Amino acid sequence: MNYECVQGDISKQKDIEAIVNAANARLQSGGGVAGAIHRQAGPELAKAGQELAPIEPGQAVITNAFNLPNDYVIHCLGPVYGRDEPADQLLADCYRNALDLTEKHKIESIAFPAISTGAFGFPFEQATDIALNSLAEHVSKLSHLKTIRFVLFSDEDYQHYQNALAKTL
Ligand code: AR6
Repeated sequence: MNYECVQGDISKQKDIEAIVNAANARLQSGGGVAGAIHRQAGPELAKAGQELAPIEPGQAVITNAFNLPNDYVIHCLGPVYGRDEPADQLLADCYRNALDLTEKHKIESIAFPAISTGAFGFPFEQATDIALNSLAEHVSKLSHLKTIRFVLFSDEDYQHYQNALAKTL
């Protein structure tokens, strides 16, 4: 597996087949990642979401990417920290379920944001460890995926991810 880490905007990953949305249960636009993705994708993404919503914490569903420069959006509903339990397990499920969808759709590249670490309040360092460990546990079962990219918004988050990646994967 080729792991990459970049600082930037998840909705601007031109060379990636599937981007992951830090979604809400209704699969509609919102703040942060969901806002950026829905703005770039256009209103059809919310219409596609209506047909699949609501989703549960830990779940992942896939749609077309419409006006985004990608083929697919994989929508993951992370746990709201302090409300959805067990939070660690539900967050790990998001990453595992996203990987399962890449296998099902023969996707070769995926980009993840740091799910649940914004509006949903998950502590960043703990969320990073859960994400990397969940991916590490499941990548060996995949036959299509070649690249996993992490897209971090702030410089501090990017630095933290790079260090954690070097230690874990
Ligand atoms: N690209 C990459 N990362 C980003 C971007 C971006 N454009 N914007 C923010 N981040 P969040 P959540 C970072 O809040 O915690 C929404 O309103 C951000 O700094 O997008 O899963 C939905 O509608 C943080 O580290 O997702 C839901 O209701 C991380 O991405 C709710 O927020 C996740 O922040 C989901 O909350």
